[in-house]
Amino acid sequence: MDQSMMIEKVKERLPENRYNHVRGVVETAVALAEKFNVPAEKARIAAILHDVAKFSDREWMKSIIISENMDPLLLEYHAELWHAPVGAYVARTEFGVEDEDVLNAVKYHTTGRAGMSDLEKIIYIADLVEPNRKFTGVEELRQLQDHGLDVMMEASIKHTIEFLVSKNQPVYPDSLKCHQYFVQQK
Ligand code: DGI
Ligand code: FE
Ligand code: FE
Ligand code: FE
Repeated sequence: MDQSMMIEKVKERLPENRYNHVRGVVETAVALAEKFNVPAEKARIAAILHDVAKFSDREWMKSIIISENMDPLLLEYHAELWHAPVGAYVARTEFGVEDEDVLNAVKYHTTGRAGMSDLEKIIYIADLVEPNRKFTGVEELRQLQDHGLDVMMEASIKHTIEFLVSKNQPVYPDSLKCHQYFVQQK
């Protein structure tokens, strides 16, 4: 499927503000890809599709997690996490995406994981810092660009974990393992 068709189909599935977020993630992800020598077309496709399942039916997502043998632990955590792995499934089955790195960038965009590829990091970071995001500290995260992708990713996952802990929300193990991976590398 060509990219303009992908964008049209994503637009149909999302409310306007979420679609604007997707456009912001595309812009930020492509800029990061160019800066860090990752193929910009992969970043663009992953960004277009990263939230494709954000408004999918919960029971349907649950059935896909089970039938596709995804991590059963997902079902014990907040349903907000489900749109990422289910989005990768939709990208493959409805949008014809075959590139494993693109599919993993969608799959892990919410939690991160240990040993992320550069494309996965770019989508995770772009999702957090795209121009429509306004939270306290977002500008500091944006400015870490000049310190490299790993510094940005470590600060981003740390921000998410600290946010979740401050709200007494459970943190999914992949997020903790993602952070631990950067800490142990030093
Ligand atoms: O889909 P978006 O809103 O663009 O952003 P996202 O997919 O990164 O995150 C969706 C939500 O998931 C957000 O409210 C934060 C939450 N989240 C991220 N990591 C974890 C998490 N929630 C839990 N419970 N555990 C996590 O590790
Ligand atoms: Fe998301
Ligand atoms: Fe995110
Ligand atoms: Fe998003």
